[in-house]
Amino acid sequence: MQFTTNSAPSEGHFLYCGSFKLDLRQPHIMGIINVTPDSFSDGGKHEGVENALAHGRKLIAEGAAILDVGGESTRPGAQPVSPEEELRRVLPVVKGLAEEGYLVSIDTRHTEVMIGALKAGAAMVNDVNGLRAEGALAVCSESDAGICMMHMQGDPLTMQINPTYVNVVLEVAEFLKHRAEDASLAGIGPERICLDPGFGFGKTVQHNLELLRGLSSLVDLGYPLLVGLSRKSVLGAVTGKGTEDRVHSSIAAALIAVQHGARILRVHDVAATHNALAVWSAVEQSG
Ligand code: HH2
Repeated sequence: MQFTTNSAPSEGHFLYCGSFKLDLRQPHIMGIINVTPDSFSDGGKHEGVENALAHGRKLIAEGAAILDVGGESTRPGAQPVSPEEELRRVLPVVKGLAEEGYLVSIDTRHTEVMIGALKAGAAMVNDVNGLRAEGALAVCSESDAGICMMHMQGDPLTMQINPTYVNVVLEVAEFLKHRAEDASLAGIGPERICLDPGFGFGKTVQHNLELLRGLSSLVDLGYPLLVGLSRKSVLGAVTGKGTEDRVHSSIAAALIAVQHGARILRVHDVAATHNALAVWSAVEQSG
């Protein structure tokens, strides 16, 4: 099933990730594989290499274009993990899934982990810290991987204590614009870059809702937008549901994001999101 829109094709409609080329005239699904004991909604579920590989194959069968492998939880209050431990968790999974021919993204904020994962076959680097760690921009510049740079206020340990903005949409846009400029100065071509407002990362419920409503002003920055709202606490705050019962609200949020211009959805529930996008796409093409 292809999710196409009516806009005209051009080179600007593609995101290049190593040997992969994502056609952004359609939204794509990034399926989450957390090989962590403590992730907020699926911690411990995909531990063990065989479990994680099987989960990756399942997500691809359900419609994911990208598999995002993470070895450190960045949920609010999470304790940092050493790069050595993170590498131990992610490398066999990245290598195994890349060898099977899938577009594997490494979800990390550590330069050492980026280096290891790129060597193991990752074609995308997804950094919640926006490549601000020492050496991260240089490592990504030397690769041909796709890059996702995300906005976060503070760090995971403390970011939800007192998030403060005068205008969250403008401030996130300003931050992302500067990250894209720094990436460009470091030699990372715009065709490899996507940006993410970072839902839940140093933001109150109100900030997250305002960001979702104002998403189209981030689209105006000129880079594809990736969003991760799947099962996040803002949805729990709105619906009163626990993490496992946030599939419906995650689908609603994903569709609002796509309607406002998001092009990559980072989700846990790939099959449900894929079905929702089929409906969205059918409506788009009916005109
Ligand atoms: N959210 C999480 C992790 N990585 N990457 C991007 N680009 N955008 C996001 O919104 C994002 C992300 C947090 O979600 P999850 O991986 O499910 O949980 P945890 O950090 O607890 O492992």
